[in-house]
Amino acid sequence: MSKPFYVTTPIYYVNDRPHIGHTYTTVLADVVARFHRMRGEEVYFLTGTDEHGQKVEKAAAARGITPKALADEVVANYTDLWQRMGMTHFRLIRTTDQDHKDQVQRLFKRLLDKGDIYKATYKGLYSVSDEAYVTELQAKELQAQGLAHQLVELEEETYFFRLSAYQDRLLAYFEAHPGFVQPDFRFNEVKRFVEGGLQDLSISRTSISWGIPVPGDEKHVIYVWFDALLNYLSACPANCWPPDLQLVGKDILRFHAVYWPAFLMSAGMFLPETILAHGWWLMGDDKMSKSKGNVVRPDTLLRFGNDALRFFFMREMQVGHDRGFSYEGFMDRLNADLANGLGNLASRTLSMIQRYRGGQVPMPSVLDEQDQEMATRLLAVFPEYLEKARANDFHAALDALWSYLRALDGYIVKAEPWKLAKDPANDPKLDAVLANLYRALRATALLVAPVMPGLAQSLWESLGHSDQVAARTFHGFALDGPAIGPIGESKPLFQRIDKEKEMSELEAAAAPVETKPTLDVPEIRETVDAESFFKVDLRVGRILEAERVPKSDKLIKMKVDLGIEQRTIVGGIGKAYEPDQLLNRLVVVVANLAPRKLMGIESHGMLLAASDNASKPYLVAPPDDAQPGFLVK
Ligand code: ME8
Repeated sequence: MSKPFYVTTPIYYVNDRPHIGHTYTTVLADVVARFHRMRGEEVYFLTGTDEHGQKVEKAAAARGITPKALADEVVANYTDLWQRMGMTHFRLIRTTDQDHKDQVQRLFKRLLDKGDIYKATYKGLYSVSDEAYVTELQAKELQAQGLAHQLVELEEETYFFRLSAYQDRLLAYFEAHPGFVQPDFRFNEVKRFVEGGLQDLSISRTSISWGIPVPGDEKHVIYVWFDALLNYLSACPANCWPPDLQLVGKDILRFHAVYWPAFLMSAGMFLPETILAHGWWLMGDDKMSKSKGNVVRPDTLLRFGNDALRFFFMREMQVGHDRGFSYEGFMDRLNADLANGLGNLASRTLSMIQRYRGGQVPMPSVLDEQDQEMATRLLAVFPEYLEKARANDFHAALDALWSYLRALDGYIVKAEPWKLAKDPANDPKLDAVLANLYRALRATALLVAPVMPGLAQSLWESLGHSDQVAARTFHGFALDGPAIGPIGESKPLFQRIDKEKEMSELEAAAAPVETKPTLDVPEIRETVDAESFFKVDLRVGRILEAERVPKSDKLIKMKVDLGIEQRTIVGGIGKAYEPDQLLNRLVVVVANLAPRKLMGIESHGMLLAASDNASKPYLVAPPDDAQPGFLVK
C-alpha cells in the first residue's frame, strides 16, 4: 500500500479561543489536503491542541476548574470552528489523549536509555515571563534592554536532551536536503542559529504538575515542547511516517526545524520532508496575538461563508511573508474576485448559453485567432495552477487563474456575443465563444475546489454536473471535452457585499470582545535626588548606520551622531526594529554611560526606549526639529 500524503498543523494552545491566525494555518493545511486528494493521493491530515503546561494550569486555577475541564471547553471551540470552516482533518489530537501520553513516555524512556536524555542540576538564570532558562548571552541582551528584573537565579534538577550532540548532524542534514525548510530565507535563519552552537535542552520541570510525568521519576513532568512536538508521531498510523508537509507559523519554526529533527534523529526515525513556515497576519504593524488583544475572530468573518474566508486567506497571503489584515481589504477582495470576477463571468456565460442555445453547450467547429488564443491560454493556465499549488503557492496559483478570468472578460467585450446572436451567419463564432467560456468555468470549478469547496460545487452543478467536483481528479481531465449535458440551474456564486453597511457592523462586533491587557511594569523605583539624576547626561542623537549583530536576533549595532562626536552603540531592539527602519531616526542617548562590551563589540551609550515587559521597546523620539547634541533635561 502506498504511503498517504501526511500534512500537519501546529497543535494550538488551549489558553484562549482560536483567532484568524490559527484559522489561516488550518485552512492552508485543509486546502493542501484537498488538493492532494484531487491529485489522486490518499491523504492523512492532522491538527490538534496543546493542553499541558503552566499557563493552562494557572488559567484553570483562576477559574476554579481543572485544567482538563478548561481544555475541554476550549477544544470544543476549535472542533466547532473547524467544522464550520469545512476542514477535512482525519484527527484532532489532544496532548491529553492516552495514546499520546503513552507515546511521549515511551520515547522519553528510549532516549533516556540511549543516553540522549540525562538528569542534571540546572544552576543559572530563569526568565519568569518566558518560563524558560536563560543563557548568559540572552541574559546580557535582557540586561541591555533594561529587563534584568525578569530574571531569577534558579537551581533545580531537570532532565536535559543532548541537543548539543546534534549540531553537526543537523547541519549535514540541512546541506543534503535543500527543501527541508521553506521558504529559503527562513531556512537560512535556521542554519545560522544552528551554526551559532546548540546547548542541551531542558525538557522537564518539577515546578509544574499539569503535564505528562517522567516515567519512573514522577515528580518531574515533561516540559511542553518535548510533549507537544511528539503529537505528530502519536497520531500517525503505521503507514504514514514521515510527514510530507508540516505547516507552522514563523514563531515556532525553530522548535520544528531544530529540536524536532534532533529528537527524531535520536530516535532513529525519518525526518519530515518539508517544514513550511508561513508569516503572520498583522493588525497594523503588530502580530495578531491573544496577549496583545488585537485579534480578529473568524466568527465575525464567517457570516460571508467559509468559502469567502478560505479564498481570502489563500489569495492574499504569500506563504512566508507577513500580511496586514483589514476588514476593508477583506471585503474589497471578495467583491472584486468573487462577486465581480468569477461570479459575473459565470452568470453572464450561463445566461448566454441559456438564451442563445437553449441551455445546450455547443461544440465549436471553427476557431478564429481570438478563440484559439483563449483556448490555448486555458491549456497553459491549468498546469501552471497545478504546479504552483503543488508547491503550496496558492497565492500565485489563484493569481494566474484570475488573470485568465480577467482576460476572458476582455474576450467577451471584443466578441460581443449579444451582437453575434442576432445573425445565424455568426453561429460558428458564437459557438466558439460560448464553448470557450464554458470550458474555462468548468476548469475553474475543478481548480478552486480545494480552496472553495462549496462555491466550486455550486458552479459545477450550474454547469450541468450532478457528481461531486471534489471527487474528481485533475489528472487526465479533458479540458476541451464536450459538456455532459445541458447546463443546470444557475445559482449566484457570491452575494456582493455592501461594504459600508458591513464595515460599521463588523468593527462594532469585533471591538468590544477584547480587553486591553494590563500593564506589566514594576513598581516606581526608589526616589533619587535631583543631583543624582542630573549626573545622567542625556543627548539627542541621530542614527547614521545600523546593522544586526551576527548570531543575535536582539542586538543591533549603530553609529550615532551626538553633534559633538559619533558613537558606536549596541542596543537590544532587534526584535522590534529592522536596521533600515532606524536610519536617520532621532533618539535620546544616555551619553555618559560607561562603555561595555556586548558580544565582543564595545558599546558606548544607550538609547532610551519605552516598554512594559509584554511589549516591544518603543524608541523615545525627540521632535523632528531637535538637533543632534541637544541636551535633554
Ligand atoms: O505555538 N498569523 O500554539 P499557538 C498567522 N502550542 N498565524 C498565526 C498567528 C498570526 N497572527 N497567530 C498564531 C503554539 N498563528 C504551540 C505549538 S506545535 C507542536 C505546538 C498560528 O496556539 C501559527 O500557525 O500559539 C502559529 O505557529 C500557531 O498559530 C501558534 O499557535
